[in-house]
Amino acid sequence: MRYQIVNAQPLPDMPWEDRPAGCRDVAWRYSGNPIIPRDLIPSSNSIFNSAVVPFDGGYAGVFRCDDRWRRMVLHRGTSADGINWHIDHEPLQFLCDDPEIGTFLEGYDPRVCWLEDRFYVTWCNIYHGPTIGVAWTRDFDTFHQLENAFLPYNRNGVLFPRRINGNYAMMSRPSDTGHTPFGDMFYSESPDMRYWGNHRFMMAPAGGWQSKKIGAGPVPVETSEGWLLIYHGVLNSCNGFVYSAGVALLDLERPWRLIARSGPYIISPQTLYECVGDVPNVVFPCAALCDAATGRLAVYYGAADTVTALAFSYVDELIDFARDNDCA
Ligand code: BMA
Repeated sequence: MRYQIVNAQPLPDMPWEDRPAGCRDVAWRYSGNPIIPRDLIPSSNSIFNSAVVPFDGGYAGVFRCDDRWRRMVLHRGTSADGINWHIDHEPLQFLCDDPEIGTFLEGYDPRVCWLEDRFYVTWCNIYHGPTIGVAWTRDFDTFHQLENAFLPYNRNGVLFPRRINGNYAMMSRPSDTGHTPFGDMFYSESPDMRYWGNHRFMMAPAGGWQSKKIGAGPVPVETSEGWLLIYHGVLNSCNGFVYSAGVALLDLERPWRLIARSGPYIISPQTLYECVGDVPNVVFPCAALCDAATGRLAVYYGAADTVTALAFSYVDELIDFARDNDCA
């Protein structure tokens, strides 16, 4: 490790495979991909764009399991090894003081963030259009839903794993009611996880794979060099949207300021399970496990809006990749 990872746990037994011989890519795929098939539970049409964290000696997560009505539903899951998952057959239930907020229609694209003393779940929550739902849990059993962070229409709400300037901090991507043909990322702060302000512009689409819209991916990793952020970017091809992933380095105390941003992608849809599915040509990262001692990173991503897959990289190499290929 040339750079220091801050506030991460050691995870020596996390899912990992070395870079295959002959591979020169900065990120490489797990040989057993996809790790979660579309029909793992009886109700599911597809299981993708999901978030996992280390929990209780193993792993736990919140999964997007679109059902066979094609409704977007959140389910809880657990795993001993981070690869083989047990996902509850019943949807995740949230406790909420206000039924108007607690009875949202659909939930999708969750992220899970350990922050101070609990796990926070953020997701895209359909409340008169998409906005950012927020809840917390300590045991992955009882989930307490809070107020939505923002007004509709917004997507890709991703928390930072510590307070910044004394406040909670979240990235998001203001959007529209449909498939949003635009999208910049913004940064917001809250003293209490309820009232959000100090909104700052972070980054706009750039060239090529990230030319149409962008959105934060996994919870960022704090390093001595800055916040390491994996994000998705969209290209509008003559055959529809293509979702790839890239990497950026953000200032530690002013994360809306970009230090570096990769011009090339780190993963783009190239395998059969990424190119063929309910929505072809999508890689959509929502979580990353990180071993602080080695800098190993396991990135969980949805593939073709159908299955869940895993890719690996090193924090060091991603930081160098963002700097060496900077388009900020
Ligand atoms: C976005 C979100 C994602 C999805 C992607 C590609 O707008 O809805 O959940 O993976 O489109 O369909």
